[in-house]
Amino acid sequence: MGFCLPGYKTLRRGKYVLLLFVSLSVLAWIATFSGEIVKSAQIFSASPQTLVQADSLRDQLNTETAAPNQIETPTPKAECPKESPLLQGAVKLSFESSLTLKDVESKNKGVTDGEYEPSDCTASQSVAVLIPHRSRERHLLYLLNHLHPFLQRQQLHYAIYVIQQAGDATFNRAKLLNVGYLEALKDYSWECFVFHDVDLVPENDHNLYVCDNQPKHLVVGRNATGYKLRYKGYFGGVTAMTKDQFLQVNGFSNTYWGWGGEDDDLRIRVELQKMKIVRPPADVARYTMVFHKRDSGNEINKDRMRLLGQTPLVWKKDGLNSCTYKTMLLERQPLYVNVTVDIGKP
Ligand code: UDH
Ligand code: MN
Repeated sequence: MGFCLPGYKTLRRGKYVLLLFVSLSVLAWIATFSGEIVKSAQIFSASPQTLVQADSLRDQLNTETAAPNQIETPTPKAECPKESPLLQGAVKLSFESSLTLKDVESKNKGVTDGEYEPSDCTASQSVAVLIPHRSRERHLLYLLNHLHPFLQRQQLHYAIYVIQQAGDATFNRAKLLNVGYLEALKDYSWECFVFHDVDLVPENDHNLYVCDNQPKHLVVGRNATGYKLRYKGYFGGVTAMTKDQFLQVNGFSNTYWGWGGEDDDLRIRVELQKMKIVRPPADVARYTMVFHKRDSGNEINKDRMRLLGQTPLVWKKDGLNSCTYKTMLLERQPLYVNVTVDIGKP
């Protein structure tokens, strides 16, 4: 068979080739398989180390490739000067009936969500200004119009909170201020709090809205009282206490519904702690009170004298630690944080 011999030879050669191929495949398979085992053993035993090494390698590469001028080192701002160069002293106040919130917003572009801080220096204190409020929109507008530029001239880091009492139950200024303190501290660890009536406008920016090592009363005089202190021990209108001072006295009492007594109660708490009220000089601690009548819903509290007699006995359990309320609305407006709150009724 002419074609048989070469066919047989080819077949035999083919057998060797096949054998070689099979042996090579087996070898290759063993190599791959053992490689997998080694690899998975590495993953189980040493993966964290491998990642750390990769991280440090990447960091190293990053530092090597980054040009020196691309590395951002935030230059710390210098502290603001002891006395702000922006202070103007006594300023003429205006109460234009045509003023709108939009006007005040456009004059205070540096304020966001009621908060401001100097761009070129670090403020000496961070201050939350708390304003108790209900149905005094016009007064609020005048106050915002003057207070924002006033606080900016003092180079402070500050925010304004307006605490609105919801509903028409009797007004409770003190409890609203407790709520303001508790709510503001959820935003930032303010070191100083200024408790501020909505209708009192400061006349002189040397009246600094910062806290001292003692509680501070900022209203020595107002236009309506011939710029005389209303009575010895008066601690109302506008006061400044540090976060810690206010906590130490357990804040305001929550039990004063209607007008009067809550500010005297706070003075008693301060005195019980052996703290001493300080006041700025009379020529700077001057305010203009926007004229108003007594509000309905804020009648004189006839019970106030009895309550004041109880203060030394109850202050520890009536105050910040017993202030219950329901926040109805928390709204960040351009010029202030509005906290509308249900504080219950007497
Ligand atoms: N407040 C409101 N809405 C109210 C009641 C009070 O926002 O309905 C706030 C507001 O911040 C106000 C502060 O609580 O500045 C104190 O209340 P007030 O201004 O009525 O107290 P003041 O002692 O006046 O100034 C009391 C009555 C004045 C009668 C004037 C008669 N000559
Ligand atoms: Mn008033």
